Amino acid sequence: MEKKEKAVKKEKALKVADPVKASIDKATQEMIARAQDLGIDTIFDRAESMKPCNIGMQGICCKNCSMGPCRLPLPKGGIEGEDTRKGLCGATPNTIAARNFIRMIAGGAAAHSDHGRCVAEVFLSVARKESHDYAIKDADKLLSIAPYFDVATTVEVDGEVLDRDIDEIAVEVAEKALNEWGKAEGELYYLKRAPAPLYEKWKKQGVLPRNIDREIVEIMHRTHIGVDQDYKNLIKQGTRAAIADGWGGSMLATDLQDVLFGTPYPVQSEANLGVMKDDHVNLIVHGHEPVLSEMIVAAAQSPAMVEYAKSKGAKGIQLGGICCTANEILQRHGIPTAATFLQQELAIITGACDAMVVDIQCIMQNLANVAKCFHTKLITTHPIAKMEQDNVMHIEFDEHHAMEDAEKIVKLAIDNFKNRGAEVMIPRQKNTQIAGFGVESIEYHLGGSFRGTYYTLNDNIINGRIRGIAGVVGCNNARTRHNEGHIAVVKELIKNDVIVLTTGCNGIACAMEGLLTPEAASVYCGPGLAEVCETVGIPPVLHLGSCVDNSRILLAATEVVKAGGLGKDISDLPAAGSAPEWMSEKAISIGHYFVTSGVYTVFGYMLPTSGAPVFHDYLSKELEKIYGGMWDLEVDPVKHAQKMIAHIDKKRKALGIDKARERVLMDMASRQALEA
Ligand code: NFS
Repeated sequence: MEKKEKAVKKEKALKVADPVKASIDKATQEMIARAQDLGIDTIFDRAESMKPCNIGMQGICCKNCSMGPCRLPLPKGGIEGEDTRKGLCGATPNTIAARNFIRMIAGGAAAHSDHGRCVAEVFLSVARKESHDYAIKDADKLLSIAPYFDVATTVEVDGEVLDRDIDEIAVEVAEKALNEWGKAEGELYYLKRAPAPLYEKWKKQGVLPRNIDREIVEIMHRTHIGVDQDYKNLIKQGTRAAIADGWGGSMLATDLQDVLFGTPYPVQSEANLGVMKDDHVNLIVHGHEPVLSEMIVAAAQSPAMVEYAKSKGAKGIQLGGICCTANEILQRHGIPTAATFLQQELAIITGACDAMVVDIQCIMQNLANVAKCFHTKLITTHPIAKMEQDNVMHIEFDEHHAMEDAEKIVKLAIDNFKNRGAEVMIPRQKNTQIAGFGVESIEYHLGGSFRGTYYTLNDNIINGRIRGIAGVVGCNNARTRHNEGHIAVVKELIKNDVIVLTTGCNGIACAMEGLLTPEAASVYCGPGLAEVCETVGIPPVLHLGSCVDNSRILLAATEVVKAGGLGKDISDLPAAGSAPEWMSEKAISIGHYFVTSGVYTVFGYMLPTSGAPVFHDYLSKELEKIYGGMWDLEVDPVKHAQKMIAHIDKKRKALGIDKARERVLMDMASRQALEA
């Protein structure tokens, strides 16, 4: 018996994933199978072998002190009568779930905002002329954000108004921006960019963020044992930190990246593992901060490096991106996207990845183990993100000699080209994508030339051709079938005339599926949205960039409010948010700033709140009364999209524009019947 048990255990440890059940994508399926043939485990296999903890999933495991972990699972059959569950200190399920939830917000907001800080520091050093490899690429964007920091863009000399020196403006904006992380008084500058009624709601609730770091620190304090023990008060601080992320750290990251590296405009490119080439040096950049990847792009595209690659027997250098780094270099340079979060190991399993360079966030430690099986050089670059495995190189990237560092990395990849083994297998799948949309380019493509810049978009929402707007974002999750939720939700939305704004790994999933092309409109959209897309020449799914660029969605929504006719606040808009396959703490922070900016937001997979029904109800019902937005959970992707559509319709009705849509969607026969 004992022996048998041991054998069963061993068998369990060797469980492998069924490639077809693991992903809807052919390239991914092929590579999972190939990894299994080679005896290399990937996240898909590990997800089979290790099941998540049911108590943790319910959000009611407290390990904030050493008397625990205290676990308060829901009794089988639910709670009857009074809920008497409590931890050693007496913490209730609501307290524990709320503490865990806002610690996730703290983690997510910290990740986005620390990334933003890094960009702000580089921007300051560029403005002060201390970093010579970067320059201000978009002076117009700098001029457009300067007023939010109370930085003057003009000077008066002898009664004459003159343009102020751009370098002076840059230094002042950079100093003030960097100060947002730790200023001693006041509130974040960008909060005033929100529609006035939203700002007033935040003010009334006492959740205007003071500075970015403080709100995160305060979460850590309030969730320490014996501090805040009221879930409503805890989530209030979660709100403050989430707003500091969306309207602070993330928005600053986006804006300053645009100033430094250029504001994205639509570009054409490709996506999926098939973008790698067997006769080229394949250099994969993975992570989040474009500070490093911008330089790698410049280095890899330099004639000297291309020549060097040719001298080593390659036809050239093929760059590819993974995760949000992919989105950053895609939207500004059209660099193809190699993989989503879940495909990162698979990029190495092709055997054709000569170097993978990573910075921060969403980088799996198992990359090192996979790289060990191939010739791939895995290079960490950020002082805060190293790996313990000894086959990982660390080349610390410093903005003061950025180009030098980037060239060193590109050269390493080129020199490694000759070390490739015979075992190269690159899947053929890839799809065309148009990406690089933003507040500015939506204005250009969908704007009217006479009446408010978002007029055409608003007009098409009012007349019902476009039913509403959805922001569908977020990660992949090894607990759900790769890309299935993303694609099913998005297809259901556009089929029902809802235009989709995407970022993050959802953007990559949509690109792989071919949804980011204007041609997708006639195939997948309802008649109203198809007509708009075909007239204007845009895809029905607009890729707005990386996860920090969710701030672009907030600002686009604000522009829609400003253009008029659709209410006075974001919460009035026929709009909804979604993260079908979320997994990171960043997603919780994003979800919460969407909700508290007035957006109905549905998550797939699970929410770590189910073990505390009262707290869960507070998030999904009560928050709507305060901010106009609320959380929801729906695992089934079609129902998930349908819930968003129902919310959109509810908002259309409240705006009195529900009838317009009925008119637009009447077909010929019903029109004729009406005329008769
Ligand atoms: Ni967003 Fe970017 Fe992807 Fe999720 Fe990770 S890459 S910041 S967190 S996994 S979407």
